[in-house]
Amino acid sequence: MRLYFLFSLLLFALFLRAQTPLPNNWNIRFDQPAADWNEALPVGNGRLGAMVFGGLETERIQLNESSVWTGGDYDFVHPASREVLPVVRRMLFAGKYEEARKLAQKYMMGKKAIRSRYQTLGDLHIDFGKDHAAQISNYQRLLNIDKAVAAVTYRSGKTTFTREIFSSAPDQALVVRLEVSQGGMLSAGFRLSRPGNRATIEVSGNEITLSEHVDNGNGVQLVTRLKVMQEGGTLTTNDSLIYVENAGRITLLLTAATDYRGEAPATVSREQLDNVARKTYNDVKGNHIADYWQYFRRVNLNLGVTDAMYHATDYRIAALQKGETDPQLLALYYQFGRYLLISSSRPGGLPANLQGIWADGLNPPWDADYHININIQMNYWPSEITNLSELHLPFLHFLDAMREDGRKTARDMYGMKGTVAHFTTDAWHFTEPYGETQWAMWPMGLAWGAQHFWEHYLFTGDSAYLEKLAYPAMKDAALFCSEWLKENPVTHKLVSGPSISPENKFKTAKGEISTMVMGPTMDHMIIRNLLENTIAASEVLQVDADFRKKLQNILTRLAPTQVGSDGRIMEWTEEFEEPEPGHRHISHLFGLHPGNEITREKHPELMEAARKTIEYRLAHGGGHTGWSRAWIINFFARLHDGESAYQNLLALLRKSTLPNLFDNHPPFQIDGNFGATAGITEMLLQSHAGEIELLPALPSAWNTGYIHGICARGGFEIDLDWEKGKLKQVVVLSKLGNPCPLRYGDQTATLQTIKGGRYVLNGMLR
Ligand code: FUC
Repeated sequence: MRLYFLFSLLLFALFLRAQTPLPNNWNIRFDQPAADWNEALPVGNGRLGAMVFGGLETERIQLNESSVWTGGDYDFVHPASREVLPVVRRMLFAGKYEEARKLAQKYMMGKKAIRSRYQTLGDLHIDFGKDHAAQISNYQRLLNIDKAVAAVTYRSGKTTFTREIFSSAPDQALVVRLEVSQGGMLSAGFRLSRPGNRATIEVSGNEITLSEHVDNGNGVQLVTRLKVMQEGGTLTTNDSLIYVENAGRITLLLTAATDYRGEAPATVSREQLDNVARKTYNDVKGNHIADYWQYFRRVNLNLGVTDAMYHATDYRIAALQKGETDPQLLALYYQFGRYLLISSSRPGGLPANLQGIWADGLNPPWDADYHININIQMNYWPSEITNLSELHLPFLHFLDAMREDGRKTARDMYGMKGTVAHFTTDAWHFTEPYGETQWAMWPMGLAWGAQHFWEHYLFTGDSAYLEKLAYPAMKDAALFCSEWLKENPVTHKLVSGPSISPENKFKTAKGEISTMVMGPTMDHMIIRNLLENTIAASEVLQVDADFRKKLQNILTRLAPTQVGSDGRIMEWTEEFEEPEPGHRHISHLFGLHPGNEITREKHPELMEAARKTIEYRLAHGGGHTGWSRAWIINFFARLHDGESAYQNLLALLRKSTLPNLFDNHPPFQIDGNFGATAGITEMLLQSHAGEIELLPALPSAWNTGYIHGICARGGFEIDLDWEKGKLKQVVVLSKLGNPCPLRYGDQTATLQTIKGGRYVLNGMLR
């Protein structure tokens, strides 16, 4: 059908994008101090993070630095693995699942003797004294995610007390300012501590230094420095604290560094502290906000506002749980996902881990590591589509850094070329499997990761990046897969194995519960995606014609996605009984999202099978972890089912969201925040199927609204406005000058663009 909305096409001058005013409320707000960590408010500059509790007697600011890791770099491939591999494969082909699993458990799982963990940096305590908490009124604690500043305010008598806390990327420092209104006085003690009480604390002048070689020497060395600068009043110290009496204003500067990258943390933290201390507070704050805005203000979302937005956030979540509508809370939640990525993932740094950068204590859940069988990939789903492409880079460089260890693992564990990683890794980039085969015997970590390399290229069109970083990594992963696939002796199709469908179990005809097979569906979907992308990249770069042919040949022989007798996508090659039919992973829908195998154009028959697959999982209690629910939002968006996507978004907020809007696994795990932000974007714009689809899954609840500044493959930035459920205006900024294939419902048209051109389409939209 012709596209009607092209008749009033206007071409504007380059980069004339007006800044839309923010009609929303971007505060996460509480009327009381945090009762626990899940109520504290996160700030971060990608590396240095803090959780603000807002206490009255004592303010606790829990600190993190992204490289505070125990453990180290070492290899632990099981030496017998290569030898047992063919035996395990034969057993699996013969249906001896448990026998094979036991053998792999014993001879293929490495012994990871040294535990590696991400840990807290420690705590900054500000002691105001017992009396301070009495007679307080008008208390408010908030995080403004438009400015990335947390604040606490309250009154005591006639005096207003204010605290501001932010983590500056340009100055690599955490900044806290304490102020009182005219005529008031501030008295407080300042301390640093780290759990375990092994840190060395030194006080000198107006500075406190905390140093520790973490985990008794089995990890990084860290140094944290705090500088206390008061205006007025007096400063006294003892061995471990600084006390300020009767000041008008106090500014705290905190820096921290580790030797993770071989630098001397004492020197680095010193330089950072001296640098920021030379500047005025207003300059540091102004630079922080300007730096933050270059990312945050690229996107604006309005789903409608109601009076609910004037309530505290915990109240709003409780009201939503009772069934009230609060579209602005969903917009806040969306932007909070972007806030968290900007605050936990900056170029040159480590990628966001299972908790971003925010983790309390010495022993966080799952070691707050880098699980690569869904979780860290999900962290980066919003990066390109929500206009934070540069923030994808930490993950891409991290994957690249894993390749070397992955090549050793491929060689020593399987006797194969290329690079491989299993279900999880850490700051030291290990790639070997360890622990239970149920989650560990899955060699697709880097193959999935490679999708991110290609996606970054599709959004940026950066061919130098493709040549230098992306293609070599994709090729390395594809090379491993080309060696890894094995012909099934009965079907003669190529299958992946021994492997699992992350982290699910099945029941065999003999009644055994087992995990490993030759040919879990997800592996083939990942490999198909990887091979197709690698072929496309090699064509763009005009390299490796022979290797390309080899991959093309493999694609023709790779086991296809199958639909079972009940109409669902099959998770394994056999129709096993499922002991946990509501399992949190829905791995066999990788082809629907984040892949692009299951689309209306390519495989309409699989769209219906995918829907049945999700519905079956949900009918059996699926979606019970936050990240699983977030994935389901993306699935329904890809199925063009806005109502179901919306219901699952509500379920995420109602059942799997903590008071501070952190995603709840339980416990806190950040992937669901990122997954949901990606999911909301997918409801409004999709570009994975060769065209740019506008409002593909708009729910009726979002009757009128807009989203500005989101991105599509091919190098486009898009503003969408809709009214009464119908598209009203589209603005396309073409960053690369590619043709722009648009779809709205069944209308399609391709816009010819020039690089830097901005196109406003506001004609008859139906
Ligand atoms: C995966 C999931 C778990 C958890 C862990 C960190 O293995 O199966 O639910 O999210 O990662």
